[in-house]
Amino acid sequence: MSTAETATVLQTDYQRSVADYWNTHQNDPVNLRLGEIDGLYHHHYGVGAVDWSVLDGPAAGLEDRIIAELHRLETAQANLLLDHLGTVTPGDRLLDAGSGRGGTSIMANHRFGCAVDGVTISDYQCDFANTQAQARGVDGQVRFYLRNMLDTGFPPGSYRGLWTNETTMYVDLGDLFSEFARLLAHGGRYVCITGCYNDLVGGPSASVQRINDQYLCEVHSRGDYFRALSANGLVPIGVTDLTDATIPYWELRDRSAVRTGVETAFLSAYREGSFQYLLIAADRVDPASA
Ligand code: GPP
Ligand code: MG
Repeated sequence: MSTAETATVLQTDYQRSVADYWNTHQNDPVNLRLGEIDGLYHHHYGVGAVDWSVLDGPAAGLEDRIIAELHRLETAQANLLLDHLGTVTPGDRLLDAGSGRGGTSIMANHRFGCAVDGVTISDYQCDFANTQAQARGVDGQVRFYLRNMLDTGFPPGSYRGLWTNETTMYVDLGDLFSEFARLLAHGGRYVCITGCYNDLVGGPSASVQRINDQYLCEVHSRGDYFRALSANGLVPIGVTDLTDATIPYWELRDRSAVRTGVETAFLSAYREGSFQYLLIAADRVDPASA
């Protein structure tokens, strides 16, 4: 990557440090070992009931059974996100804003048969995800770009749907939703899965601060999301509190050999009520047509 390209993608020292974090985050068994199961590499968490029977049976395969179960729950999370995109046809175009190693984009293309663009500020992630798309033979339709989701450079109104799967904690929501409002066609759908702190308990708790420290991010409050959506013509059509649905994932992950240590922070934050795992779906309403 040339210096000129880096300069346009990375606009602040903070963005440079986030890109550096993800560029050097290359040996992460908690993500790689799961992705190796079927080539869907996720950078988000899981939802749904755990099949606790994975802990039974021979000790020899215990870790593999736990890893397969964690991966099943992470893939279920991405499927839940895609369920909320509404009607998408093969002629449509979708955007994955903060696309990581590409798992959700590849699933979206498989489900809808349409073009999917992913953007990331990590050139390591961008290369990794494009390699996965090539390996699956879908690189003609699924393409990852080294671009900044706050300023993608893609044409206005070009997307039927777009999503952020646990990436909004790295950016200013006003800047992000203003870019999304520009990118979405009238009636286009935005789906967000995120962890947010609970306005009712005041500012970020110590557990939330530990999560921020682990990932170099800054989680927003629940209210921040709805104020920024409203200010940018993004009208919520569904809000699902996934907090109870994600706790079992963290309980299982806490018992696995690939645990990273952040598990106790998520479990405390969710259980004490200071942090919530939300899915928000919103439609782009063009003021000129409203
Ligand atoms: C990373 O997923 C997710 C984030 C950096 C965002 C933080 C999410 C919140 C809900 C606060 P990952 O799969 O890379 O994390 P890990 O390596 O711990 O599995
Ligand atoms: Mg992970």
